Amino acid sequence: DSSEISEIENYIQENADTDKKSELFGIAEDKNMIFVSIESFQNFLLDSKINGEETTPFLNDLKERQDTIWFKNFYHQTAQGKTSDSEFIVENSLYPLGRGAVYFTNAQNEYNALPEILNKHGYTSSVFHANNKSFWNRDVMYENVGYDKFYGEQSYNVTEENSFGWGLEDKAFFSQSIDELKQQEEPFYSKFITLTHHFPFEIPEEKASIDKYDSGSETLNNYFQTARYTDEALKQFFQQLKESGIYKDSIIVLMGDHYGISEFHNNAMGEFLNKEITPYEHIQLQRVPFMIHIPGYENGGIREEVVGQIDVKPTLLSLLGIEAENDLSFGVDMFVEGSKKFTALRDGSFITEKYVYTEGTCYDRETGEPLESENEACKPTKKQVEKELSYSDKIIYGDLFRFYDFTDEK
Ligand code: GP9
Ligand code: MN
Repeated sequence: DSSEISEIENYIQENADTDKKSELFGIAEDKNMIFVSIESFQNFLLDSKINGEETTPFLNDLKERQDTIWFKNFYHQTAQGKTSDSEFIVENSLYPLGRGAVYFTNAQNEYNALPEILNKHGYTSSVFHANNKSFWNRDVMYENVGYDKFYGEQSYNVTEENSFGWGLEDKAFFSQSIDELKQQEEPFYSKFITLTHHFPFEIPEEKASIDKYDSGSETLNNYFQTARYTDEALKQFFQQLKESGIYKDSIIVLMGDHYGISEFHNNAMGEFLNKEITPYEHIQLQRVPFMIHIPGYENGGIREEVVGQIDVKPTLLSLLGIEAENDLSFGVDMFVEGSKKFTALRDGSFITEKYVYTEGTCYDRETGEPLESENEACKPTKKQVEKELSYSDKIIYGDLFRFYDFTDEK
């Protein structure tokens, strides 16, 4: 009820420097925001090579540019809801559930989601994703959180020639989306969800530009070829955005949704990375790309802060110059220095500037060495992580936003 949500509101206010503004506040004011969710993409793909060939030449170049900001310690925080969890976290700055997918279990809740907020500030919003609209219950959830339009499989021309794996291939997906994108009323917020680089990562020989890896895991062997394919699709998409004139009035955000290689492939992963995949390394492997590309910007570069998907919503709102003062988020603006205390994963593991905690062990983040003395160092954060996850669960299970007033005048 309303006393529970007040307690959570107090917790959030005590723990976040919500009133601080970053230097980048408003840098993308009134620009279009194009958000690309890249399927199953982990950071270890970046700068990797297969038989001397870069896996992701486009992203490798992009992440080093001065018109791009790359958060290299950005973690996905998804659980069983996979892509839909990543969408949920980004839209709401809430955690996904420990079991099941919020997109199914609580699609009718009251939310104060990113598209709704943007709509109130004059944006139109849309989603492009060439799969069945009801997959992950998206059609229901999208309507609830305020997307104006959803272009699903039916909006695309899907043929045998232009599809493999889960359906329409990413290159055709982006090409066919551009005309619709041009029709969006500006400024717009449009989310694109790729599909090709998805388990089991199979690609027809003639569409693969690099070799397979060679290990005992067929999944890992395939993983690089579809990653390269999607890297090429992204390169082409940037090109098409430029040709269509959309590019210069937009900022483009790229994010990996979750891991693609599970711990079942630890042996092959260890071989590829040339190190043993300890529980510490497993957590470090949960880093996914997060890049903010701002055409014309010259102060970009690589950021070291430990951040996660939970921080995307407040960060994007800040870039767009939207205050949303009475929003309730567990994440923070990534550009406000010192605002971030920890990044919590759904299973209670967490990462701070100094430590990585998982499976009951506290590790030094720099060295990966387990710390002795009964994990004292991680204890206070562990408590807070548990509290925060349970608060997020309470909001979702109790539909507590029904009792909260998000409007700016209070
Ligand atoms: C399905 C796509 C993949 O539409 O988003 O979903 P996933 O299996 O990654 O959750
Ligand atoms: Mn996914």
